[in-house]
Amino acid sequence: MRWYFSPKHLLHDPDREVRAGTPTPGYEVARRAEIIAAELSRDEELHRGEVRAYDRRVIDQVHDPRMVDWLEEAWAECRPFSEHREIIPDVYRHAGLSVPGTAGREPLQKPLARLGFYSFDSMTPIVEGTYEASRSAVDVALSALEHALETGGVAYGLCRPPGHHAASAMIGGYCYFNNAAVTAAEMARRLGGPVAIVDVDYHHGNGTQSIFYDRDDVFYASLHGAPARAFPYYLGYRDESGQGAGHGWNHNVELERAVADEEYLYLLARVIEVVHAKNVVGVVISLGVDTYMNDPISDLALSKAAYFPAGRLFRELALPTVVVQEGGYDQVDLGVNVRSFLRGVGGLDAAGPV
Ligand code: SP5
Ligand code: ZN
Repeated sequence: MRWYFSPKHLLHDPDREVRAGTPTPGYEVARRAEIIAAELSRDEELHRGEVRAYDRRVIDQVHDPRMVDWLEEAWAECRPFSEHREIIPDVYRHAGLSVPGTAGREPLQKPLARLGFYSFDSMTPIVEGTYEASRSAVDVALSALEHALETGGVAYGLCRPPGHHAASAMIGGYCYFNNAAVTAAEMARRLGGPVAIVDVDYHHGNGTQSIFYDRDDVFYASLHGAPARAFPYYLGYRDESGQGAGHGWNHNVELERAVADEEYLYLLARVIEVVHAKNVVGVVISLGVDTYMNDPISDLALSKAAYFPAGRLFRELALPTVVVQEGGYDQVDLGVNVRSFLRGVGGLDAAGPV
């Protein structure tokens, strides 16, 4: 199996995020990707492929081009207003700040208002290199897609920053461009049939859900901490099943606190059966390993032993598959958990060469 990784992720390097009103060191740090890359490099059965640069038009298929334009300029226009290496919004576009017909108005003259217009939380800062790093994460995912389509097999994009909380015109949850959504939309277009995104990150991929909510070319299925207690709180309930042409094309599984290996694998197998029944022709996996028992921001209880069988369950589908990296914040076992999952989905044996 091939994996793809760009050192340009290092350009996204905020010093802090704001949680509960307090600036704190961020969880989504550059070291995460370096840890995963180091672990995969040690595995002789995983081969690193070359990342190529893709045209912005692929991103514009799922993101509002106005947001893409804004993100490109965001640091430059906000820089005069920040005393730090990053900028974080203070006023947000809440749904209550609109009447019918006004929700799309963008404040053109105030950089900080534009920042709040496109953001939904204070944990997703913008630094000088955020745009370039985010573009590189999309390039990584699309390079993996290219390989999966050529071979009909599995490829992995070590994306950073992650993507599944980013919607068409909204950043948040450490995410700027939705790598999985861009990849799935392009995969469906190239294959000429519907594809699925299966999101196994601890958090609900609200951005991915929103992008495809009324579409029947991409089926979105997610298992995640129940939104009643878990970020992003306002989306991810089991009764969100899609609308219009997309009705029945969204599937949320809410997990209670402390769900462990056996129950998780049972529920994931059921989700994969649902995907199978949709007759899709390709799969994108949003892989977060923040389901791990030692993850510092999550409350599930998966052990290291869960990730290989979790990956292997996807082999039942026998479809072109792109795995993209989302979250996972325990720096001790982040690399081994990702590697175990990849060996499972890639059809390699559990142990593997060191
Ligand atoms: C891609 C991804 O995994 N994004 C996750 C964004 C989560 N941000 C919310 C973090 C909330 C932290 N709560 C801290 C609890 C510490 N016990
Ligand atoms: Zn997550």
